[in-house]
Amino acid sequence: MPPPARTNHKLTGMALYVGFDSSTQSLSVTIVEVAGDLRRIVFEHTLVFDDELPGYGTAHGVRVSDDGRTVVAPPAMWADALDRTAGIITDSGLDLSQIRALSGSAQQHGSVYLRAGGETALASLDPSLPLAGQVAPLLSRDTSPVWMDCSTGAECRALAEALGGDAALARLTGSRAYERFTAAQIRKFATRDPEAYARTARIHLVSSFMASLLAGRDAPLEPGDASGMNLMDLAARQWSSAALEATAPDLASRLPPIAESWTTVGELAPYWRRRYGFGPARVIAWTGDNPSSLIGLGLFEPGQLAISLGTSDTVFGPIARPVHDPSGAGHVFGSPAGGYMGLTCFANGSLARERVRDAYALDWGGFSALLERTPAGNGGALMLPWFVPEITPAVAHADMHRRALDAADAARNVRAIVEAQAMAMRLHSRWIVDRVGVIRATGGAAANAQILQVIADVFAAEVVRIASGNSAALGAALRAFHGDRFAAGDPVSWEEAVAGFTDPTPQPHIRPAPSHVAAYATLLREYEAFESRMRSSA
Ligand code: ADP
Ligand code: XUL
Repeated sequence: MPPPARTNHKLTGMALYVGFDSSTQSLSVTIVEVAGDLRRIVFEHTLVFDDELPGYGTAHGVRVSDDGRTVVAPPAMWADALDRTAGIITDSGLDLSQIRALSGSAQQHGSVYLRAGGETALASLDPSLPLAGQVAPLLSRDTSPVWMDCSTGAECRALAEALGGDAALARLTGSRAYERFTAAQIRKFATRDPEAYARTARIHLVSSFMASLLAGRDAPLEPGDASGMNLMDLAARQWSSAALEATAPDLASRLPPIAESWTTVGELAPYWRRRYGFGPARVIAWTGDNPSSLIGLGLFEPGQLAISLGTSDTVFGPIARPVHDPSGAGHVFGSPAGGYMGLTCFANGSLARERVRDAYALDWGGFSALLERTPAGNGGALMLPWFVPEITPAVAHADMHRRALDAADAARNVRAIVEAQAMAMRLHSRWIVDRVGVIRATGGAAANAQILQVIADVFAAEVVRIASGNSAALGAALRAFHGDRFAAGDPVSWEEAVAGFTDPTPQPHIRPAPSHVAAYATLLREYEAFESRMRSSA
């Protein structure tokens, strides 16, 4: 889990910057202090939705339909979490008047639907009442489809056909048609519930919705998160009218504008100032969690690579040009720092690991001990860990397979899932960077050194971590700093903005073991063949 809240009370009275991360399972906040060369994290806190807000009836932050394909979450829960976290910041002992700017990141692709009049209502929320009850009536749809949804296959086919095929759509928007991407989700909503679509005046991503709550006005989208919609012309960093028309009627008027990621949305709204005593700090545009982690990990040079082990597993890094994955499985997003990033996403990440852990009644300590006890290469045993439909490679139905692996053997199953995930990451990230010397790891499971060792061995690369447990929230705080300085007419470069925060921690050293690297050179080819055989037989 992310580190517990901690406050350093010996502050020097300089600028504070706040970064939120509204992820699948939790809302985190990281606050940094910047005083010249003195840079430090002064507060971190994570609110887990299922534990702290059980009234919304989520499991792992979402609600899943019986067939497992429709996955939604209530936006009022995210608003509630933001409200409670503001209260927690107030109680932290920090001097709120030192906060210069706030920004955030959010799980990508999810969409929030607001009725007409939402913007005016957001500007005049009653500070004596909780936020969630005031936000719920503004929604034209009380749940949001989120990135885990895979119910829109028909809509994807229609979009691809209307826009000249998947390859053409990938050249235009950075990705072929994806079920979780917002265009397919909007199309499904507009065709299946046209009345509710007609009542919808504004469609936000989770990121721009949360920024709108803070600023009390309609926030723009920025290119990092907007490129996860199949709606943005990647080269122009603006909406593609062809993609909008293929998606739903009158969509252009329902979408916020796209602006650079360092745009000031406005001042913190009166709600937050009166209810909690915050000052008139700047709200900087929010982005997606993966683009935010790119900043929080300090990755600006093509050739660098990060692995995020969160609810989803993702592999990403800056890329010089919008080159596409020849297999069609990856995404090109805009980087919040300008330019592009490549990303490959796996739906069977932490929750799949938890499934194997729970199947053998283990805790993470027991899981890691078994991982350590089993040999690299697992004696040739293989697993395809598709416990839910997989994004990469595209697997439409849950379809878990074992090869030369006894289901009763806890230790080998633990090793098999971790090796499978690491090998899939390696195979499907070659288009971003073929060989890499150092990988930056982040996300909840990056706390697990045994999992990181398998990744190091499979990639034949060193794996490092940064001091912060949450690179997305840290990236948001650093983007708040960067955006604030830009707005104040005293801009800093991205490298300067992240300096002192993104250096790898010296311990632990997770280096590839030569004998393990050799074992995976063989197993990787076998895994690739197994993966392709089972996909074609599905
Ligand atoms: P998200 O940001 O997607 O909500 P996080 O990055 O916070 O998710 O990661 C949460 C996940 O981290 C949990 O679902 C859990 O499976 C995993 N996790 C936490 N601690 C460990 C650990 N020691 N070993 C492996 N996985 C862990
Ligand atoms: C990325 C993706 C996930 C979400 C989860 O394309 O779908 O990583 O951003 O937070």
